[in-house]
Amino acid sequence: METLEIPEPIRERCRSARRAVVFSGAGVSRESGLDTFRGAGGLWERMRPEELATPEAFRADPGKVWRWYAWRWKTAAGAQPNPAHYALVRWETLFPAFHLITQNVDGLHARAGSRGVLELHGTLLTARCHRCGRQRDMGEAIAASPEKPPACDCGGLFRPAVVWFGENLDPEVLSQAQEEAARCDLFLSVGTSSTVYPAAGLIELAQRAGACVIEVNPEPTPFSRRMDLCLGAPAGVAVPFSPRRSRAAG
Ligand code: BJW
Ligand code: ZN
Repeated sequence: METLEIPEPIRERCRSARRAVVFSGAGVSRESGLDTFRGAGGLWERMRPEELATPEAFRADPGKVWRWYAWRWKTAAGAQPNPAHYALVRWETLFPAFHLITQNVDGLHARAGSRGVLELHGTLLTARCHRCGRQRDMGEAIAASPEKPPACDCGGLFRPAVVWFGENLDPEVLSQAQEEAARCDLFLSVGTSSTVYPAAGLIELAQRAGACVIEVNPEPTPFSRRMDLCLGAPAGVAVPFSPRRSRAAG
């Protein structure tokens, strides 16, 4: 079902929800002018992921990977949160427990005002030494060395503190996300192709927990047929109008 109409039984499940989880992906930032990864116009129509978003790519050509992330950092730093980001800040106040789990590395949820965002794939705003783990501000690192990754005192190179293919997600962040997905009663998946694991596995955890699972995406995903409701619209349109706990429901 691809509609913005929300059937009454789903509205009721939203009104009575006590633990809500939102799981977001690159589509949420599309209306802020940032590219998604997959699909028409996506970043990976122009670039192959294995040439840029893997530790092997960084080892083979650190300059190329650094320049791509410097460009991504500049684009993200120049972007503004959109109505979907702001609507999700309000979601925090609508449920007794609320968790925002994002795959995005652009920092726009936090800039909109969301608190305690679980960033599954790290952040573009921080650089980390690949050898000793020392961290520094990504903007400062790019300003100091725009063309190639700056060297750390230990002799290692700084890289963006994002999670590349083949790398483990931060175990604490992942386990908290899995815990919340497995005990929520409302799960909103928004702006993600739901193809990258273990992140996409959160949807299955919520489904297994019996949560009401809603997808917001203009395009179908591998999970669409198993959703309680699919809102086939851009995040900036659908999220602000998504069902909310009404005052009357307390
Ligand atoms: C709109 C919209 C609008 C457009 N409004 N919507 C199990 C099964 C199969 C494979 C694996 C598995 N477990 C692990 C793997 C391997 C791999 C993986 O998942 N591969 C699959 C792709 C097949 N996973 C990993 O490697 C992960 N690590 C791991 O598992 O460690 C253990 C391990 C160790 C050693 C060996 C193997 C495993 C790490 C994954 C890290 C992902 N990193 C990236 C890059 C981050 C840095 C960067 O930003 O450059 O994260 S990849 C990229 O994809 C990025 C995203 O966070 C992630 C998800 O993408 P997302 O957000 O869904 O974006 P898109 O573009 O895919 O979709 C956008 C959607 O928006 C579309 O559907 C549009 O329709 C929609 N949209 N406009 C709403 N206005
Ligand atoms: Zn170091």
